[in-house]
Amino acid sequence: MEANPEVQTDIITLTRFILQEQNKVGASSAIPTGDFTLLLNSLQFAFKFIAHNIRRSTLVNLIGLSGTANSTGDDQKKLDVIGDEIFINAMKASGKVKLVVSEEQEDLIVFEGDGRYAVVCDPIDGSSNLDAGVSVGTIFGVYKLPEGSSGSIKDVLRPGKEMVAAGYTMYGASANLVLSTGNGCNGFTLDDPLGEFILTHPDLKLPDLRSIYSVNEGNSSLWSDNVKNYFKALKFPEDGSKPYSARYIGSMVADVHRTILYGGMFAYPADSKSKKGKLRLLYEGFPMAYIIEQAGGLAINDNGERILDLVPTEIHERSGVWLGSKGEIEKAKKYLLK
Ligand code: AHM
Ligand code: MG
Repeated sequence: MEANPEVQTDIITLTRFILQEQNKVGASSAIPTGDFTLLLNSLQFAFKFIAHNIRRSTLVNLIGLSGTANSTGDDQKKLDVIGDEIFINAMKASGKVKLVVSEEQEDLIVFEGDGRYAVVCDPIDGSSNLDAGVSVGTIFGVYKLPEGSSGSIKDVLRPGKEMVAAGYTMYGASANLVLSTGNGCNGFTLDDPLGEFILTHPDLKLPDLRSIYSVNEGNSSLWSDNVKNYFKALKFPEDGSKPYSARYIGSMVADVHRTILYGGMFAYPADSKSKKGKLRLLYEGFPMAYIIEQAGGLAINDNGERILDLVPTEIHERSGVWLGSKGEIEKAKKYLLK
């Protein structure tokens, strides 16, 4: 059939994409169950529902603090609480998830039933930006439960490289989902009236080099000398080349999204006040490292170790994070290891 010149009539929705991926996995695995497909379907419902609430938050008084704090003492916004509830309810309703770890919950949540997946998430990352209408996002990672496990903390205290899927949805001018199931990285945009995520950025790849850095430079007096020297070298290049551009939104999802599309590097290093860094390894560092590597980039900690090889010792563990274009992170690593 000839393509219609005015309206693209053969679009790839997330559901169609997931089914295609499922068939690929199915070809190589003994019994394709479709469980993973159903889980991803529940995830996309959570993203749409969260996007809907963020969009109307100013009109229906969902901005501002909820008056509560999460397990690690951060003040919660009303939308942090709503996003968390939406996410947990969607995972429970899928029937395919046994465990959920959320930034907003002190302990892991174990569901009844025989779900075979564990999902880790930050339901609304960057929520300090919400009231200003700046982009925020949901970050998530998925582990498959090992054979014989009935669901315990051990199922998520595993290296990030064992995740079977990871990604984020950025709630900005549109809702953008970036997803990897371990076979490259793809970007989808929510078509609001249609209610579908459409494949708009197939096979995303970061440029290997780009002179953009993204870091909260307000912390620079607290950094180690190695970190200070690295950023100084970007701003005052000794070879007389053009200095790097600074871009920092303060929402990890938005800063990482720009880094994937334009290249460059993003970091949140440990410092003398936050000795282990700010970002959480399990549900922020791992999913972003997974996506970045699948898009051809690198992700390391303050010691230059590959983030996806690290093993968390507790669910809310923090880590320094350096990620982005391969060449830029290799350069950062040289300074970190001096
Ligand atoms: P949150 O999970 O409480 O929203 O905190 C994580 C956010 C990241 O999105 C962002 O990279 C970082 O905190 C910004 O921190 P800062 O305001 O210190 O620059
Ligand atoms: Mg967060």
